[in-house]
This record gives sequence, C-alpha cells and structure tokens, in this order.
Amino acid sequence: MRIDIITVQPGLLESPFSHSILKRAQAKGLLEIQVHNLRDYSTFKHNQVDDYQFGGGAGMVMMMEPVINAIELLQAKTTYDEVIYLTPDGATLNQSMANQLSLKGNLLLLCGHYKGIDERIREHFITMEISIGDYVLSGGELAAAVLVDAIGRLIPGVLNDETSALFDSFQDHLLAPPVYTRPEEFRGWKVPEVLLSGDHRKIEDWRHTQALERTQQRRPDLLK
Ligand code: 6GU
Repeated sequence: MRIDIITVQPGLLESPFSHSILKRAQAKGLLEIQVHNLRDYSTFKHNQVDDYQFGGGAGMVMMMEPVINAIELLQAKTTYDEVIYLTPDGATLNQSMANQLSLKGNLLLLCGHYKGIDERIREHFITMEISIGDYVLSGGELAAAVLVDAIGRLIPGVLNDETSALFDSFQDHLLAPPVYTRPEEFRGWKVPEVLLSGDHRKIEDWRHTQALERTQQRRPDLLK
C-alpha cells in the first residue's frame, strides 16, 4: 500500500512513521508513505495556499488551486482507492473502518487546516471524510498520523504472531483483558493463578470473561 499525505505542516509528519511497527512495514516494502508540502503546489506569490472566506468571518480557507494541483499531479502517478480529507466533521474513525482501509490499494490523505478547505474540493475530489474523535485539533496532521498507524499495522504481513492484531481491543467489539509479566510476585502483588496453570483452555476462558467484564464496566456501549 502507498499512502500520500498532502499538508501545510510537513514537519509534523516527519517522525511518526519512522518507529516500531510502521517503520518495519516500510522496511518490508508493505507500506510506502510520502508527505507532500502543499506550498510546493501553489503557483501564487509567496506560495500562498489560503485566503479569506467569502461572506466574511474570521479564519482562512484552503484555496482550490494548490490543493487540486497537488491531488491531480499525484493522481497522474498513482491510482488511489480513496481520497480522504481529515476533518472534525468527518465520520468518526473506528476499528472497522481501519480494517476496511487496510485492505485497500493506495490512499491519498489531505490534512485540513485553518477553517478548512473550499467546499468545492470536497464535492469534486474527496471520496471519504474522517475525524478521529469529538475534539478539535489545530490541523489534520496528527489525525492523519493516527489514521496511518491504525491502518498500517493491519496491512496483511505487517504484524507477526507476537504482535498479532487478532487480540486487540475492539477487534471483536471487546476491550482487551489484563496482562502480566515477570515477576510472579512483586511487593506481595500476585499474578492471577490461572495464568500460571499451563491450562490453555482455562486461560482463554478467563481472558474472555475478563474482557467481557472490562467492556461491561468501561464501555457498555460496545456490547449493544
Ligand atoms: Cl481529522 N482534524 C482536526 N482539525 N481536528 C480533529 C480531527 C481532525 N479529528 C478530531 N479532531
């Protein structure tokens, strides 16, 4: 999968993909990520990319020309399954969306800034609009990083047995059960006996019960 990201703040996306699982996904050739500075696609003076909004009011709007120029130049080189606009008024990201997107070919992400982008870009170029939750960020960059992380780790072949996504929280609409590692006892705090029993059937039952209880207590909405 190839993911291209168009942004006015490329610096914000310099390092999030250079670590851990996403780094390995790229090293394995399963994922390629390219960040593009929107200003490089402006043909205006001072590489202008935003302007005052018609009708008045505070806040700038990202102009059509640089954004469309960037989208079309990238589309000439790569075929994208989705052109995704990161915006607080998009559909809220969840695990099922991440699963579906991880199976796509290539994605083009556009990070919103200021008051957002000219509505006509949304009408004519954007195929999906995604938010990462009900709070406002200064721009779509950190949301794009979250989206790429959530998708990247699910791309077939990226995770191994040890990091398998099968038992992630949300994977079957349940939160993950508690986990423990050495030592067996610390300051008198013991690891649940069942986990030391070696009885894998019993351990799986215990984990499932814990996951259910935890979900019931913390996120009953997931069980409905
Ligand atoms: Cl995608 N962008 C911004 N600016 N704020 C957000 C968001 C996106 N998702 C949640 N808050």
